Amino acid sequence: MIPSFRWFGPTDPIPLASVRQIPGITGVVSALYDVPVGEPWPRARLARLQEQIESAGLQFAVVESIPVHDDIKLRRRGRDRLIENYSQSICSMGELGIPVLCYNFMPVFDWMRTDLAMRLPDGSTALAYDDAALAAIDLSRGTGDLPGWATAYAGPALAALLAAYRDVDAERLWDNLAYFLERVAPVAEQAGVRLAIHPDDPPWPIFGLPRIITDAAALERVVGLVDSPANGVTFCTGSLGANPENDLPAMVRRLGARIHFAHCRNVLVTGERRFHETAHPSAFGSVDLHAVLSALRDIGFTGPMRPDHGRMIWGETGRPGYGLYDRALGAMYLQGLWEGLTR
Ligand code: DNO
Repeated sequence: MIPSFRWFGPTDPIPLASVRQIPGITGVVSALYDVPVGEPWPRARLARLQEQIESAGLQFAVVESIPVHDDIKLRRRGRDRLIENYSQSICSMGELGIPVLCYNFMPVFDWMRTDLAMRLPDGSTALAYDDAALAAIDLSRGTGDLPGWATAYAGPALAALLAAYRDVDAERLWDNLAYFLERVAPVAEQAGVRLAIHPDDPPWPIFGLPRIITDAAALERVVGLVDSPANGVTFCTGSLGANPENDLPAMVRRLGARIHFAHCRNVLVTGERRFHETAHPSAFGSVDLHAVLSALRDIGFTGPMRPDHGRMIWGETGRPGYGLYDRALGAMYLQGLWEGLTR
């Protein structure tokens, strides 16, 4: 297992030197965040990012993410050129020896919450989601009021995009994912890059948009779409754990070697489609991380693992979910569990 940490590049207020001081962390998870969605990533820029990471004594373990353009998810004209660009970025990763690519196939939005600073009893704050609160969000003003993801939309553009999805139900989206993977997985295999699809977060449809990467059957279906070791998954305990019906350790055992990356965090499910994030240890949430990591040990997991989101503690402010302190505590907890399980 490669203990890893997400770093948002040179504009991240958390310097790599601080990441390096978290005991055990060797892998960095990063991306070129300012390349417009759909364009190929300039190899020289990716190389520069890698150099920066390596000169801090760390390795560039995962690209998270190269966003998949909505025209690919919508099967619009022009998708072949976009897939071509995507493949070029994968080849650049391969040439530089960056081994894992985390991506997602969620329509329009990436992860979604309804409260970015829910106060927990200990005074810390955490990201929270409540389906009832989501229903009250007015999208006519665009994405401005919502938590961050790759693309921002003004009201009219967002309305047009949402309208385009009216013809794309879950099965159409599956077809479009298959079309994409049939083209990029062979490129990835050839380039020595492992693809790791991220589950939908939360794992159910939002704003009337289909979401398909939600449970065991879906993850097994993904890896079956193209039977290549390069076609794998990111096992995100927080996303999948928001649905109490998901048996996470059983999923790990079924997916086995197709798990290329682990995102580990905890959530407390407090109602139907309602949850908030918590500190990492099993005692605080609905996810039994000891059981998940035991399963990862049993399948011989050797990939990168990162503490996913953290709470805001000790007065820290900054990017919701991505402060330094609680994620560092999470990194230590995960490594402690892992040592206990593997030594
Ligand atoms: C949230 C992250 C996701 C993830 C993408 C992968 O904090 O886990 O935004 O990076 O879904 O494409």
